[in-house]
Amino acid sequence: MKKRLLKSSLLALTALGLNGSVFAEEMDKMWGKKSQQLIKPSHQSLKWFTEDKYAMFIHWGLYSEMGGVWQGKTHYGIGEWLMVMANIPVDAYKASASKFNPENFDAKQLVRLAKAAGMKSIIITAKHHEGFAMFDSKASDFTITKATPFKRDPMKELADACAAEGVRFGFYYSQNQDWTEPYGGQYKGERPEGYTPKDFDVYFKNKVVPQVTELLTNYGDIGIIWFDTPGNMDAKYSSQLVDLVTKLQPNCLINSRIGGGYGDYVSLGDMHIPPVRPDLGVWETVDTTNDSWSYAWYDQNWKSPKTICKRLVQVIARGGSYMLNVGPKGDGSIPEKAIETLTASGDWIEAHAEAVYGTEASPFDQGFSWGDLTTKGNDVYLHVFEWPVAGTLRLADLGANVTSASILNDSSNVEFSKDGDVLEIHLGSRVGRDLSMIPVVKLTLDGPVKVTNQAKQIDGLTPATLLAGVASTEGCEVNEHRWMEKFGEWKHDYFVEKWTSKDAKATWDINVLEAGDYLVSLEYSCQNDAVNSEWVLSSGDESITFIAYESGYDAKKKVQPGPPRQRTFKVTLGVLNIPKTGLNQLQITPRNIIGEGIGIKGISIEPYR
Ligand code: FHN
Repeated sequence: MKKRLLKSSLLALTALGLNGSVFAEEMDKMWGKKSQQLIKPSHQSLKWFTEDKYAMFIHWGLYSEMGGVWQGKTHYGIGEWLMVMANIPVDAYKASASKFNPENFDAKQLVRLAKAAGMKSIIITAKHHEGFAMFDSKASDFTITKATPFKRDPMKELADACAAEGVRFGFYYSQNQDWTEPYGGQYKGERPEGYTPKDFDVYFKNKVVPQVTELLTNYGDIGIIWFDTPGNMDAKYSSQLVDLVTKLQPNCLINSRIGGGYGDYVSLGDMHIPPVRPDLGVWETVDTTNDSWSYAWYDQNWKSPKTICKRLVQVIARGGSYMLNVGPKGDGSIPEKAIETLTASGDWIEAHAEAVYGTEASPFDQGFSWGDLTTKGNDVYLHVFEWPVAGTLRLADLGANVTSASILNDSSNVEFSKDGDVLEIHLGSRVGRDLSMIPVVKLTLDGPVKVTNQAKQIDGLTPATLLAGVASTEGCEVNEHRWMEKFGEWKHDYFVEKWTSKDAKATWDINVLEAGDYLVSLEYSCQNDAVNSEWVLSSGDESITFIAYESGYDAKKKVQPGPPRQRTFKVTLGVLNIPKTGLNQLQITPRNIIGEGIGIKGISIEPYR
């Protein structure tokens, strides 16, 4: 049986999303084949990186001035890719710099916002794919100091403000793609006569090396240099950059998107919060406050303060760090809603700092429907996203005894009891209590926490979802699908799919804390040829038979703009009795095989009351 661990090495792009989608495939390839593989952590600066947990990412460039509009027409999609989306000629794009005058840029305000948000560092686009240097560079004339009326060097102002406020500072630098540089990767104009791909060397020597040198020489201590989209750039260039950075600033960290398998830590695919702890050493998730990285006037999908905190906790609970982006406008100001949500989420973080900074991951590889965990020494922090209806949480053996339980910032203690190996935390009702948007329960143990059983906990009180990504498979596969949606936001899902025979099976380990009846639902996708296929879900001697319904997707006619896996159905299958507690298994097998069968995203198991 193939046991699946969520390693991001096996990634399948299946999708072209809606708007801006034509670039999704191109962008996916640009992440580079070796950017998401295990890097053995060794750099001394990883200590602060893993303790700090939370950073501000900033996408700011000429595209911010356009805000998604070119010549009066709005191009909906990933804001900083406007030049490509609107097919803007290189000369016209470069000429637009004369209109860029971000007079409302205030480095001190930006740094104060990052601090209020609870972020410990700032990483800003020094040069994005557009090729425009947001700093004073001798290696190019296409810079904010030479080509705009603004003339100031905002990177210098930000570096100074960060140094004054004790915030770490770093640069994003697009080392491969340069759309306005004739020898740069993915140049969007006509290449000079006699051009060959080897001329990338010219671009690299004349622009990348001098500019990276400037960034690491003229702006004080640089915490991170964040490279992006290496694509198929030769690994020798990545290696040269590593040498350069190490020579100029040995304490500076490099992310894995430098390419070629280099880097000090792994940057996952955009907006990817792994549902299961990945085996990738030190890693980060990069995300946005809304959907697009850079400012786009139409993008109003702002994450709420609770969503921001929840995503931060989900990342650090899986062992990662979180970098959240803001896109300042062309005038240098920060969108009001970003200020509001970052400040409010920062208030929560400040009040729960001990459960965030310097913590370790959850001892459980996956989160729970009610929340997630972080740990520090013998303390365990339960971040309660959804207050349990029953007022009680159950946890399987933590490997040590609880000596005290309390809610952070709430004077009342929390009752707890033990039933065999099962810990019960009696939170009571939320009604009438002045609790924060994500209350945190602190458990102190009499020894280090240790969870040996990673089977999904079925606790009789709260719902649980068995994810495709952790299924063991025989005669079927677990694959990751990812696609970009409307404004640059990537979605990532795992599916059990490609069923090859009637004997195939997908199996999940479950740890049943309470025996009894459970209501089982299935989230799946189905192409037309698998409609009416029959399936059996079973645990021990108990089973439920079901059929796959109409999918709405016609693979042959290609009626759907996106890929099949984007369209899933959640159906209630029925009541399943699980008669015994402890380690059990739940299995799905086909009764007949039609096409490749269904794609299973998850099985939800709720107490039947
Ligand atoms: O193409 C870029 C994109 O514009 C943005 O900068 C993101 C941030 O991670 N990186 C690339 C796509 O992954």
